[in-house]
Amino acid sequence: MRQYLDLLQDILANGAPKADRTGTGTLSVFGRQFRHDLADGFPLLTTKKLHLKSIINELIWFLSGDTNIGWLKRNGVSIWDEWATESGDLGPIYGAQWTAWPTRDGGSVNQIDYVIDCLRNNPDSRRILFHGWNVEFLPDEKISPQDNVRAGRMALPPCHLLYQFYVANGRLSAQLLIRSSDSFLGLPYNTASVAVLTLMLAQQCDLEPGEIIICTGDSHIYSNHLRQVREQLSRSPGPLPRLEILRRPPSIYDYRFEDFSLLGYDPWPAIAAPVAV
Ligand code: UFP
Repeated sequence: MRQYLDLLQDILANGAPKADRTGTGTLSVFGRQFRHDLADGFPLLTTKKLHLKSIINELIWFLSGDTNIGWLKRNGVSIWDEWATESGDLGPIYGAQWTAWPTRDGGSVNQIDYVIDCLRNNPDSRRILFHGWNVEFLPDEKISPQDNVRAGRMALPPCHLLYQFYVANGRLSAQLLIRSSDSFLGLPYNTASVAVLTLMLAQQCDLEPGEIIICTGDSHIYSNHLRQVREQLSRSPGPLPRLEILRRPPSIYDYRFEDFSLLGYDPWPAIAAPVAV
């Protein structure tokens, strides 16, 4: 994951100081891309330890269409807690838009089913994508996440929004657009997550995993992550782990955390950093 470390270096060297919604302050560059071939290993950072359980369980939760933190909490994931109402709701965030994008007639579209159908039956299509940015439900920045949820809107607008897929020579590749990338905390999660999703889709559609390509819009480092970023850049990356899927579940909606086995992950220790809310 040399390219991820190069991006951190790029932001440190070229980032403009920018104020941001959270009041923390960032160094930021705009429009970057990196790619990783899944044949070279699973893209989980080795220069700091990441919690793969949160990444996989969050993805399973998105795919289930659930937007309440109850299931996540029962499965040891707390990354969404700050944004939820007392009843645990987050409004129509990722899972709702991915699997039940509302339509005019009161119905809904499952965009994941659409992607699977394309990958199986029309893999040369240039329209194999799903999108989280449903403008009708975006939050109003002037009120709290919880008040947005009470008004039927999302607690947070999607950061990882547009997932596009591509098949050539029997290999499935994915390109993800992240409009706003907390490059120290969020980006390593988002990278591993799209890699897991690509492995699942490849398995379900009888394809080999290809490349993942990550495109970031506002690519920033928070001012209170600079020390942690320098610490991370002082570490040399080790060999990438492998992620094996132990069975073939009947559908994309039937994966469980226990279906995954991470092999050969020997990272440097975790580096703690505050999340900007
Ligand atoms: N963020 C990510 N990845 C995610 C996620 C959030 O990097 O998956 F949910 C970060 C980006 C930004 C903040 O620092 O969270 C969202 O703030 P804003 O909506 O103002 O861009």
